[in-house]
Amino acid sequence: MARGLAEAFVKRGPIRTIGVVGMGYVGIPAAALFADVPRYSRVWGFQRDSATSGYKIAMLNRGESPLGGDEPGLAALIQRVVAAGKFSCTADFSRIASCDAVTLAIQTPFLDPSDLLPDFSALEEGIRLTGRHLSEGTLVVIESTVTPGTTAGTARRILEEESGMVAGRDFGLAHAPERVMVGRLIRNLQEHDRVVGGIDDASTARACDLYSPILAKGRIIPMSATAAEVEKTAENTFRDLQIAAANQLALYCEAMGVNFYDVREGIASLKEEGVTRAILWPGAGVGGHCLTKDTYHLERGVKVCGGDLDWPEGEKSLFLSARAINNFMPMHMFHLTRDGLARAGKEVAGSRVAILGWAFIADSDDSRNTPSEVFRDLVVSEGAEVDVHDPWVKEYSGLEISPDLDRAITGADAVAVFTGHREYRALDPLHLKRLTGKAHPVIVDGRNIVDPDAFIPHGWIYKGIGRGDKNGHAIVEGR
Ligand code: SAJ
Repeated sequence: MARGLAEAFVKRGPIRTIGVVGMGYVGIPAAALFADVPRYSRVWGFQRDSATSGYKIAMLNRGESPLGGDEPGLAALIQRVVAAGKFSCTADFSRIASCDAVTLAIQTPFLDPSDLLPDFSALEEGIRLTGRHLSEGTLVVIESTVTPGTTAGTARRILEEESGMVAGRDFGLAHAPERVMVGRLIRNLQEHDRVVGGIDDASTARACDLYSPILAKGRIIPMSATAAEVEKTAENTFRDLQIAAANQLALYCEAMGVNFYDVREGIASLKEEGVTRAILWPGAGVGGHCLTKDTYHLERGVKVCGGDLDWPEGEKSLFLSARAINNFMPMHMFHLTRDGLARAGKEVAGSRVAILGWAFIADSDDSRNTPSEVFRDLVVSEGAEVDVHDPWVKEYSGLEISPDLDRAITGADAVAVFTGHREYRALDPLHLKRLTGKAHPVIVDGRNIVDPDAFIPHGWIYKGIGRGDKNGHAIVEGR
C-alpha cells in the first residue's frame, strides 16, 4: 500500500486509461475528446444497460451518436475514435479497475420543484458502482452539478465504503463541473476555461493533468473541490440574479411610464476601465435546467457544509429573492394579458389566448421548466381557452402544440409572445388581426420582439414587459 496519494499516483504511472460513467450530453463528448488524445490509450464509456438508455451502448460501439440535435463535430469524432479502437461503451463496471481516472457525469434532477431537494440517487448509484471496482491510485472526478460539500462529503464516504480504501491516500477525488450547452457540446469542452478542484493538492494536480489535453483554448482554473462546487452553482446563480435585476427594473419602468430599453441603453453605455454594468434582459420568465436549479444547490450548500453564516437578522437571501422575481414574470405576463383584455372590454374567462413559444429559450426545442407552462396554467385556471404555437417544440406531455402559426392565432382575443424565436420577429400585424377576427385583439410581448408602433395603428392593444411608455397607449380604431 502506497504511503500517500502522490506515491499511489507515481506507482500507478501516468493516466493512460480513462473511464467515463454516464453516456449523456456531458459524458459522451467528454469520452470522445479524451479518446482523441494521443497519450490516452483507451476510454471506456460506462452505461447501465437499462430499458431507457441501454440502447446507447450498441449505438456508441457502432460509432454512432445517440444524442439528438445538431452537434458540430461530435458524430465524426465518435466514429473516428471507435474505429481506432480507442473508445468503447460497456455495462461491465468491473472494467473500472483498469482505469487510471474515472469521471462521473450523471444528471441530478430536482424531482419535485416544490421541495427543491435534488435527486442524487442516480449519481450515488454511479459513485457506488465506481467505488466497488476502484483500484489503488485511481483518480475519481465528479462532473455533475452538485450541492457544495457533496464531493468531499457524500461522494468520498460512498467511495471509501465501497472500496475499503481511503480518499486522499489510496485514490484521488475531485470535482470538475461541466459547462456544456446543447448545440456546442464539443466546442464548449475545448474552449471554455475548466474549473478543477480536488479534495487535496495531489488530487487537484492529477485532475489538471487529466483535463489539460482536451482544452484547445480554455485554461484550467485549479481550486478546492468545495470551491469548485460553489463556483459552478454560483456562476448560474449570478446569471439568475442579473436577469432578476433586469426584470425588477422593467417592472419599475412600467410603473413609472418609461421605456426600459432606453434606460438599459443608458446604463449599458457605462463602459470604461474597471467600470461596467452587466445589465441583462427582462423577459417572460427564466426556464431551463441550469438557472432554475443552481441557486437552490448553492443555498443548500451553505446550510449543509457551511459553518456559522454571518447574515443580517431575518434578511432573505438575495439569491432567493432573485428566484422569486424571475418566477413572478409569468404571473406578470398574466397581469398584462388580463389588463389588455380589460381594455378591450373582456375578461380572461371565456377569452381565447394564443401562446407563441413553448421552448424556454429562443430557436431551440428545449422546453425544460418553461415559463410558458406557468402562464398557460394561470389563464386556463381563469377560464380561458388556450392555443400554443412553437416552431421548434414538437411535443410536450398533455399538450397539443401547433406548428401552424395562423391556426394558433385564429379567433384569438389575446396573443402572448413567450419565446424569442426568430419566427416571431416578422409577425404581420394586419394579417394576424384579420386571423383573430377581433376589432381590438391584445398582443403581449414577453421578449421585446414586437414593435408596438407596428401593431397599435392596426387597432391592437399592446402590452410589453418594460414598456411603460406604451402600455397605456390610446386605442386606435385600426386601418
Ligand atoms: N433569460 C432572460 N434574460 C436574459 C437571459 C436569459 O430572461 O438576459 C432567460 C431565457 O429566456 C431562459 C433562461 O433565462 O428562459 C435561461 O437562459 P440562459 O441563456 O441562461 O440559458 P441556459 O439555461 O441554457 O444557461 C446555460 C448555462 N450554461 C451552463 O450551465 C453550462 C449558463 O451558465 C450560460 O450562461 C448560458 O447557458 C448561456 O450563456 O448560454
